[in-house]
Amino acid sequence: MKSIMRITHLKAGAALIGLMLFGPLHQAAASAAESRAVVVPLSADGVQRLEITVDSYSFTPDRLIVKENTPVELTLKSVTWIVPHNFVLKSLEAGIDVEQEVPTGGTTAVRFTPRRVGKFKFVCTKKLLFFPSHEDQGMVGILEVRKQP
Ligand SMILES: [Cu+2]
Repeated sequence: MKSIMRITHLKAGAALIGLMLFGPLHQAAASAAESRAVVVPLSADGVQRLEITVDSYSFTPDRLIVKENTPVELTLKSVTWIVPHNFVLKSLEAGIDVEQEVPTGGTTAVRFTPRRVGKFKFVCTKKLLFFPSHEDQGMVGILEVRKQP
């Protein structure tokens, strides 16, 4: 009976330590995702431009911040040799309809003008046979459209 008490005690202690460790770690992960967000710089000609590195299986950066009603031009640079990818960003409400192949080792650009404030997901929609989709493997990002100041 005494030993059972001790085990219960140990378990409670471990849970407490877990809580103490997990809390701050969880916050750190969330703020790391926030700090990854990149404000797409505005060029002198009024276009917001940025280069995105397309790899297997990631977009870098994967969190973009742009202003509404201002053209955006993203240059998609593939650094892969075998696996083709694409860049798909569709939102009827925001007036964005982009579906662009990104050939292996190639560079291509997409251009659109977001008409609505919000967060919009972009993905690679490729999927090979029974393997997990590229999106499931990490090829996903967020375009955050903010109001004009
Ligand atoms: Cu892909």
